Order: sequence, then structure tokens, then C-alpha cells
Amino acid sequence: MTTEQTHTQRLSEIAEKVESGERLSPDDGLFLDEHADVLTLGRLANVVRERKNGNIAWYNTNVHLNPTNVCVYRCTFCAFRSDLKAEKSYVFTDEMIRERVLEAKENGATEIHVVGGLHHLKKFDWYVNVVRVIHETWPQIHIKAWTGVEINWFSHITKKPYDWVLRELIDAGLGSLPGGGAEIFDESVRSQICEHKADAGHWIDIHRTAHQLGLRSNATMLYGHVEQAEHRIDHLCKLRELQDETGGFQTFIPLAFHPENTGLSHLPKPSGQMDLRMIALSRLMLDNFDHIKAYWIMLGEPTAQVALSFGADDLDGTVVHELIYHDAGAKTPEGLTVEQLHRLIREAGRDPVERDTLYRRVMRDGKDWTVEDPVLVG
Ligand code: V47
Ligand code: SF4
Repeated sequence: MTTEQTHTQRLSEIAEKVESGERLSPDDGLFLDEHADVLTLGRLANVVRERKNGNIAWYNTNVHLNPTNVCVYRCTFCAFRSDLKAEKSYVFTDEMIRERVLEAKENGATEIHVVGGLHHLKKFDWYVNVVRVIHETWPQIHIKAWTGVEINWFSHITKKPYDWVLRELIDAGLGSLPGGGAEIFDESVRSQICEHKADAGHWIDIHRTAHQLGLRSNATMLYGHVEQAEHRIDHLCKLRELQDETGGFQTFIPLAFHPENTGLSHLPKPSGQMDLRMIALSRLMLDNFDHIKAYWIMLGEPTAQVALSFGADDLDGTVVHELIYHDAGAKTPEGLTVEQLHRLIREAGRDPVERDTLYRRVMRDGKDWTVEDPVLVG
């Protein structure tokens, strides 16, 4: 058999597995990443996407808050961080946080997404206070705050275990953890892009602990820099393993590297083709995740729209005040209106459904909103 015939045969075996709902092996994943064409990947991923979420495309009404950009770490892919005394450094006051929350309330947001730098001088109380101020200003808003890397830092500065740190934050009003900080789990890649910060073992332990305490969380993978296919597949398989154990992840977000203004600015930005491949590959490998998010802020609206037919079932949200990607050169708007999101989704042939952070359908009555029990699909 020629190499081409072997590839065609391997691809049809994998397609059969996908169609019958059988789990793909790490070797299947590697084969798909290295050899499958983008349209076959998309077609297969769409089978899983529609099995799990029907024709729904989820979005939410949210707002971002990055309370400080000052950070002790120096991830080479990061354009957002600032040195302590640099001109661009900033720290939000309680009053600024309250203003952001009241603006979110005015805009009908159901979620506030909070991540930032790890400030050299701020104690754990400062981060707890950010959550408390938000919660006291508007108790109804869901606070999705602090990545695994930040939780690891809090444990380091307090010398307390992860469950203690998380309980303190839950007492202050924390609702769930975002998926950032995972980057690529492989240590040889981590040492090139985010040396010193929490490693894979710690990131996974933190999410396991969060799930055991009843918190839901998300997971991400930063692709398109120095990593190779084997690292991506290893990353996805590690997440799949933890999900088998806890079931606590809600959604997976593949994050495309944006090189502008970073220490890796010599690298090209991943292509649209690569973006769609990563969406499809993650949908196929993460058979135990309900949702794959096409984060329009970093993909751009056109690719995010196409991604809804390549495995993604969620566009994230209105995302007012995004900084991390915009500091790294993203040309997308800093936010979209609900009407714009609806148009993007309908043009893609999907049905828009507003969700809260926990994927409950949001019912609106003017500026007030309530949530329904989870929608059962597929
Ligand atoms: O951990 C930083 C990434 C993450 C760059 O949980 C970069 O719903 C590309 O995790 N190019 C933070 N990526 C954002 C994040 C996230 C976003 C949207 C939704 C959710 C969720 C989580 O952004 C960081 C890092 O992996 N990042 N700089 C850059 N130049
Ligand atoms: Fe700091 Fe996060 Fe940027 Fe790394 S990615 S330098 S931890 S703000």
C-alpha cells in the first residue's frame, strides 16, 4: 500500500470510531493532528458537536475585569503584564471595581470574568477583596475568577493548601474558575514560554480540588507558538483524564497565540486553517467535555462563525473590556452587542441561546433575568 492509501484507511477507521461514539486514542489524535485534512476534521467534529449540542450555539452576556497588570512572572507569550514600576502598570481601586460591576449590571451581564497579573506586593487579602467587592456590589452576578496559576500563587504567598485558598474565595463570592494558565502542559515547552509559573501537575491539582469543592471550571490550551502536535495531544489527553475523574470541566477553549508585543513576536500568528483544526481536534479528543468554545475575541468574528460548523458550540460572550488579547495585537472589537452575536450565530445557521456561566438558559424580562435548569440536548 502507498502512504496515501494507508492514511486513507487510517482516517476511515477513525471516522468509524467517531460515528459510533468510540473514544479516540492518543495515537488517533496524533494522526489527525499531523495528517488529516481540515475539511475531514471539521466534518467529524461537527458530528460530535451536533450530537452533544444539537443546533444550539451558546453565548453569554459578560464583562472582563483585569484588576492589575503587574506580574511577578514573565511569560514570553504575554503582552499584558507590566513591571511593578513601569509606566503602563495599573492597579484597580475598590471604587473602580464597583464602577465596572455597576456598568455590567446596567448592561445586563450575568458573568464577570476576572484574571490579572500576580502583583509583587499584594497579599492574598487583596485578591479576596476583589471578589468580595464585586459580590457585595451586585450579588446576582456570577464571579468566574482567578486561573489555576493565580490560585497556585495565593497558596505560595499564604503557605496554605489549595482547598483553604479556594474556600476563602468561595466565602467571598467566587462562583467558578476560568480556564487560563494551562498553556501547554509539557515541561519542555513550559520552560520556553512560562518558566517558573505553576506546572501541569499543580494546575491539574488545583482544578481537581476546585471540582471536589463543588466549583465548575474551564480549561484552555495555548497553541501556535513553539509546541508540536505531540504536545497538543498530550495536553488534551491530560485534560480528558481529569475530566473522567471529576466531571467538573464545563468547556474547553483553544487559545490562538497572538505574537504582537510579546517576547515571541518573531513567530507568525497561527493561520485560520490552524485555528479551525484546533477547534475540531479538541472536539474530537475531548469526548467527555460538553462544550468547545470559539473565543471570538482571539479568532476574529469570521473564523469564530465558521468554527460553529467545525466542532464549536459556544462563542463566549459580549466580553466588554478585554485587554489580554488586545495588548497582544488583536484587531477584534473589545466587545460585541447581543444583536451582533445573534447575527453571527444565525448567519452560521445555528440557533443562538443565551446561557449563564453554568450553561443554564437565561430568560430575560427587560433588565431582569432568571435562569432555567440545564437544557437537555442530543
Ligand atoms: O492564560 C495570554 C492566554 C489566557 C496571550 O475560562 C494569550 O471562559 C494568546 O484563559 N496570545 C487568559 N493567548 C485567557 C483565558 C480565557 C479566555 C476566555 C475565556 C476563558 C474561560 C478563559 O490568555 C492566558 C494565556 O493562555 N494569553 N497572552 C497571547 N499573547
Ligand atoms: Fe503574568 Fe499571566 Fe502574563 Fe504570565 S500570562 S506574565 S502569569 S499576566
